[in-house]
Amino acid sequence: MPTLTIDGDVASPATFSFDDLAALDQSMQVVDVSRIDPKRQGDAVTLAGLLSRVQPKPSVKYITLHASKDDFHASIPLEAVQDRAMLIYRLEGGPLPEKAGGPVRFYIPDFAACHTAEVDECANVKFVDRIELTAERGHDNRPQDEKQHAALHENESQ
Ligand SMILES: Nc1nc2c(c(=O)[nH]1)N[C@H]1C(S)=C(S)[C@@H](COP(=O)(O)O)O[C@H]1N2
Ligand SMILES: [Mo]
Repeated sequence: MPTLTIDGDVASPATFSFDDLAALDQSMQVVDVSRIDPKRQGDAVTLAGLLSRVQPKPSVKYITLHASKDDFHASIPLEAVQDRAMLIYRLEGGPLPEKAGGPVRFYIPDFAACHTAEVDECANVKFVDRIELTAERGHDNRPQDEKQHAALHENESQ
């Protein structure tokens, strides 16, 4: 069952199951993300590794993270995250559970250091099932002010 689709302006659109992600080269694997952020658990693959599989066209400037499960979408400049972002997909040998944002969650370590207001904690999209690469900014429905943000978190805890 495909867990993650990567498409848009890429030479080779691809889908990845849990097994496909786990089979990616060792150089693309990040074992135990708690070493990077003690609040996070599990294993990840690097965004750079996944992008090397699909080959974004030179025109690509934006990466859009789509979570169809709860209709949450974030579109951010690729340059700000391409060398550091990862996708957490595994916990204790199995798929990342939903309560941890699985089966796949986007994670930008040290998001405050990205130096662009477009990349914030809200861009750590949970339940990502599609990554789209485009020249222009894609669909983004992250909260735009503190009131919307508070309402989103209110929903999360229900
Ligand atoms: N799919 C999805 N991803 C999401 C959100 C959401 O509502 N849906 N909320 C975002 C916000 S506002 C925050 S602060 C973080 C919270 O992640 P955490 O629950 O793992 O701390 O997830 C982000 N990713
Ligand atoms: Mo948030």
